[in-house]
Amino acid sequence: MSTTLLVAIAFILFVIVIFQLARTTEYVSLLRGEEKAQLDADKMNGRLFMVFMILGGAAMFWSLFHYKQYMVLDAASVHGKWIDSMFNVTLFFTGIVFLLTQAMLFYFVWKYKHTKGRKAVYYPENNKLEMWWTIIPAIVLTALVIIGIYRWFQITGPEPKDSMVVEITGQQFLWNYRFPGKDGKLGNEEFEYITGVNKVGIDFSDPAAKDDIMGTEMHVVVNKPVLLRIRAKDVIHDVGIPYFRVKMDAVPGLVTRFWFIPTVTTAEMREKTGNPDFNYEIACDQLCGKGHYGMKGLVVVETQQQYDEWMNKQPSFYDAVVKGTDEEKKFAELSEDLKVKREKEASKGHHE
Ligand SMILES: [Cu+2]
Repeated sequence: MSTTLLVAIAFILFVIVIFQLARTTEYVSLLRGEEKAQLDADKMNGRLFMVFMILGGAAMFWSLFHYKQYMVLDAASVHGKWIDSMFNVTLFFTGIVFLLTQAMLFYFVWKYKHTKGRKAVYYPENNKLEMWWTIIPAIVLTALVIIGIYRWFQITGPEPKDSMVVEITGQQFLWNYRFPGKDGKLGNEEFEYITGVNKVGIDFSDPAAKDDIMGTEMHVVVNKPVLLRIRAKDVIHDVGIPYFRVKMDAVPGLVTRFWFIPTVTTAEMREKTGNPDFNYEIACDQLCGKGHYGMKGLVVVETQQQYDEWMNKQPSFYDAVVKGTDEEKKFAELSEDLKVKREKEASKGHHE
């Protein structure tokens, strides 16, 4: 905190110094006469540009390395590594161009500042130079775009055959997780079936839904592809899992999807980061209301054996919460209502 304050004070003082310098130059110009004053001002501006380039450049490199640990999380998924390498390659090429052009910009202001007796050169065009600075960026950018599209199609393409599926449903302001149970198949759902208890609208008349499990966190197996089936109940949310480089909108009335392969277990990551409390977090990446900041979820990445042990302990949602309760009666009523509604819609469509 005190460091931040000191930096802020130093910055304010720096601004005041620059301001005072500028004012002094102005007064001096009044005393000395215009032409000499103009030359002095140009000299001063040129020097300040060099000072700004050196100090600003040094500050940029310092912050780049000092804050790196807070910015770049080690990717813990297969496609996360691809995204990082694309990011690095892009940053490498654009970085070279950035450094060259910025250095030239500042250097030229100083080098070619107004000097007595020097005349500007009229240099309207150079076709050869223009050809090269068109061809080289065109080749580099085309290569970057081709790699990007190739990877994007891999990332968003069909999931591998041996994928496990987890449904994640966003609502203001939490995530609901549904697992397929022993049959490996998620049962049908309808938004009309959503109640205070049946939070994601599971259709209990579907046999595949009977063994579905509702979890309080997402459990996935290391090195096994995971397909996320993404839904939203109220407004648009977004499933963001930074360590896996996963980000996909959750849209009401639409099922979106994203598959990924986690490569580092939670336990391994705890060891790697030296943080025994480390957890993979899901953050809502879409501003969704006043509780948006607290819309946090957890992903547990574990071995197949640990996953099976956990899974065996989970009761099916139907057996544990619905079977033989008022909720089952409620579901029967809701499904009757839906049936009537669907019939009405069908006959209406028929008459038209
Ligand atoms: Cu949200």
